[in-house]
Order: sequence, then C-alpha cells, then structure tokens
Amino acid sequence: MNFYVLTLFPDMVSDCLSYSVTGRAIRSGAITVTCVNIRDFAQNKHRSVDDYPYGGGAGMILRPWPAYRAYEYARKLANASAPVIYLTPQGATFRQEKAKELAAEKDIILLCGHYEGIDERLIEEIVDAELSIGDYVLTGGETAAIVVIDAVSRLVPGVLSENSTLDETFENRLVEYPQYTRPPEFLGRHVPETLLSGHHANVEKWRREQAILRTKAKRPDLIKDDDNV
Ligand code: 6GU
Repeated sequence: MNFYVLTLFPDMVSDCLSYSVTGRAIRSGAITVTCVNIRDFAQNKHRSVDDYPYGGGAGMILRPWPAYRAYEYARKLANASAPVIYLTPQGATFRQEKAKELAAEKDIILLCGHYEGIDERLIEEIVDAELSIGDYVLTGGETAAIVVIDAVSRLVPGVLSENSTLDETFENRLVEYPQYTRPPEFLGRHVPETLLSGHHANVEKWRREQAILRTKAKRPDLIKDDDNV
C-alpha cells in the first residue's frame, strides 16, 4: 500500500514512521510513504506558502497554489482513483472501522494542514474526505497523518504476524484481556492460575470474561444495549 503525504514537514512524517512496525513495513516494501514537501512547489522568491486571511483575523492561511502543485505531483505518482484525505479537527473521527476501510485501498493521498487553515477553494477542488483523530486541536496535520498511517499500515497483509489483529481492542467491541509473561510472581503479584494451567478452553473462557469485565469498567461506551455480553 502506498501513502502520499502533502506536508510542510516531510522529515517529521518520515522520521516518525521509520521505527518499529511501520519502519519494517517500509523496509520490506509492504508499504511506501512518499512525503511531498509543499514548500518545494512555492514559486515566489521567498518560497512562502502562507498568507494573511482575506477579511482579517488571526493567523496565516496556506495558499492554494503550492499545495495544489504538490497534489498534482502526488497524483501523477498515485493511482488515479486514490482518495485525497485532509487531516483536520473538522473531519469525521478516525476509528478502527475507518482504518480497515482505508487498508483496502492501494494508494491514499493525505493532505496535512497548517497555520490557521488552508484556502477553502483548494479543499473544494481536491479533497474527498476529512478525518480528525479526536476532539482536541493539534498544531498541524502531520501528527494526525502519522496516526492514520500507523493504524492503517498494521492492517495491511504481511505487516503484522497473522492473527495478531484478531483479539485486540475494538475487535468485537471489547478491550483486550490482561496479559502476563515471566516471572510467575512479580513483587508479590501472581499470574492468574488459569493461565498457568495449560487448559486451552479455560484460558479462552477466562480471557473473554476478563475482556468483558474490563470493557464494562474502562470503556462502557463500547458496549451497546443489544450486545450479548
Ligand atoms: Cl487531523 N489536525 C489538527 N490540526 N488537529 C487535530 C486533528 C487534525 N485531529 C484532531 N485534532
């Protein structure tokens, strides 16, 4: 799967994704992340990409042309049907379901906003969908793009070992059961007996019970009235 990121801070995105699972996914070729620096497409003497808002007000606005040219450049590299997603706190909240949907795409173009915003005409012209990563305001869309790429990449076949996304939080609308490893006793706390028993069916039953108890205690919002838990 290929991600194209239109950004003013390409190194921020590339560096962050170069570690751990996403880093291995990039090195193995399972995903590619191509950062397109919007500033490279500024054509004025000072390479400026922002300007004052018409009508006045605080902050600076990303001008449409540099970002548009960056988009045209990415569009030539990406599939013609690749969706353009603008990262903005105004967007729909990014959730695991959305991550799954996006993992089925071949190419995605991500537009990172900055300053107080982007000229609305650019958004109208190129953006297919808007995503937010939660109800708080970030300084720019890069950290949100990193979050989206991370969550989507790990669902791409070959990036994680098989089955490792099946039991995790949000699958079956339950948070994960508690996990333990050696030693069997840590500061007087013992690993639950069932997990040491080697009895697979009992372990499964215990884990499901724990997942339900934890969801009720920590994330009751994930449980719907018609859930049979
Ligand atoms: Cl996608 N961008 C910004 N700037 N702030 C955010 C966000 C995105 N999602 C939540 N807060």
